[in-house]
Amino acid sequence: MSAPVRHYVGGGFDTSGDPFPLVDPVTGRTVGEVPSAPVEVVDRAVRAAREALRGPWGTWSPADRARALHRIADGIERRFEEFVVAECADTGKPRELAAGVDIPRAIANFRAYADLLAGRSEQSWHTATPDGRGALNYTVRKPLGVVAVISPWNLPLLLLTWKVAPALAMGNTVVAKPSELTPGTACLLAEVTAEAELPAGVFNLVHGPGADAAGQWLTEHPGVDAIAFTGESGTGTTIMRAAAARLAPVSFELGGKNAGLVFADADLDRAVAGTLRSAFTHSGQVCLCTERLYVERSVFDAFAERLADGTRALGGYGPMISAAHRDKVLGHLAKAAADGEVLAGGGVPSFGDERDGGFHVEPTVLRGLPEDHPTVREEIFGPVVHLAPFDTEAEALALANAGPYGLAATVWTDDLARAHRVAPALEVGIAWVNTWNLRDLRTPFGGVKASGIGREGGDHSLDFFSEPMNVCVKL
Ligand code: NAD
Ligand code: 6OD
Repeated sequence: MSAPVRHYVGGGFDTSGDPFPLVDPVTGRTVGEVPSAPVEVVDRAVRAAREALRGPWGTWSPADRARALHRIADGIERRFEEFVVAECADTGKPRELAAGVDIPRAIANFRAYADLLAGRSEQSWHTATPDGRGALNYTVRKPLGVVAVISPWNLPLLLLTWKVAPALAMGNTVVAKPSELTPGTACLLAEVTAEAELPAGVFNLVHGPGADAAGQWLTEHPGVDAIAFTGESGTGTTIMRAAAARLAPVSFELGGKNAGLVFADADLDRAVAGTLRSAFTHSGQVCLCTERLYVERSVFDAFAERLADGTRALGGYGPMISAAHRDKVLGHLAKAAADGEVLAGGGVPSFGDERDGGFHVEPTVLRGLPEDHPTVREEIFGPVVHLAPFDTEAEALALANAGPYGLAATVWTDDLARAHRVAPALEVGIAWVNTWNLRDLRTPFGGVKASGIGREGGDHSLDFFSEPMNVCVKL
């Protein structure tokens, strides 16, 4: 059984609320339970966060807060192995992903915002006045107050800390609600914030589902000053409605249906290897994964064959997060098999061991579906990529830019001029050329259209989590 899942409110741990089962996606077995926070616990967490703003935390300087963020990073580093085990237990992802990406990125999130905070300056202006003495204007950045952070199940600790770190950096207090499917690493994080001597109530954690439960109660709570959310676009709409009622600011990282473009002049070895990563990392359960790949017609067949060969050779992949999500992905595959062609995968693997009870889906390559097919239009969030040919650069761009989403895209080309022409013309927040998911935490991260509102990363996050105020001093 996994470690007990506990809320963390006002510096104390608590297991109140009706429990629901926690299921291991690798085997399908129940391995623990998660207490669903009653409205009273959510309310207590928000009040504890409000109270903490008025306590010692409110007097900490940016340097004090930067040191606290580094202490949290140190704490995760000290307990690295526990975090890796919890991340794998939460998600079923392979150990090398948890140990190589998720946990190091959580540490990097705290260090990056600590360092950015230390180097941050504010603006000032000297204003002329008729008496010739002038006035000095300067801006002061204040915390927003109590911030709700709501995160999904795919990269549970990475995405939670991506918002918690800048929120704390700017002096806010936080009530976090991780996905009900993946509560483990967030519990460890709560322990680490206590070890790092954050004052009680600065970081709070409540567990439970979203609708008619902790997530909804948190977003509707009048004591929550801002909401930072990552998850499905439809959930974003619901949360925005709740925030609109009291005009609370939101930062949204939402769904996607990311395109890749492979031009005939690309290094095809690199494009195939890159697409195997961009389509199948974490079994396609990364919001940045490529689900639609458009390949220039002259290399289409060769590329498709090599990608299908590479896909069949993939091993050691993890499961879908839940039976419901597995069934959604398999529903898409059934429709795709009926209406198009399956080049690789397409089914459920058989391992001959306890993993057969889990939620695995084979990495799958499809072709031949029309652009308006649900499998090509809707976000699948699984190990599925559809290939289609194009003839001209203009057609490639039109195909990539179609649809309601606009999170990320990847361009594979060895033509420098084309790279600089095509990448900025993509209707997305993030475009990669000859790589995928290469990150610099100072750069803007987010989506356009139904893929998000606002940008996170670097100063964008520090700006979102603070309110600028102008002071004008007559000299
Ligand atoms: P989800 O929207 O179902 O849930 C996300 C979080 O919101 C969970 O904690 C959930 O409990 C909570 N929630 C659900 N309904 C709620 C409600 N009515 N009120 C308040 N909270 C509510 O998303 P998911 O299935 O956990 O995650 C997968 C989705 O997240 C995909 O669409 C994926 O593209 C998206 N995603 C986007 C990014 C990004 O950076 N753009 C990153 C990761 C995941
Ligand atoms: O790298 C990041 O900062 C980030 N937010 C990644 C999101 C991945 C989505 O699943």
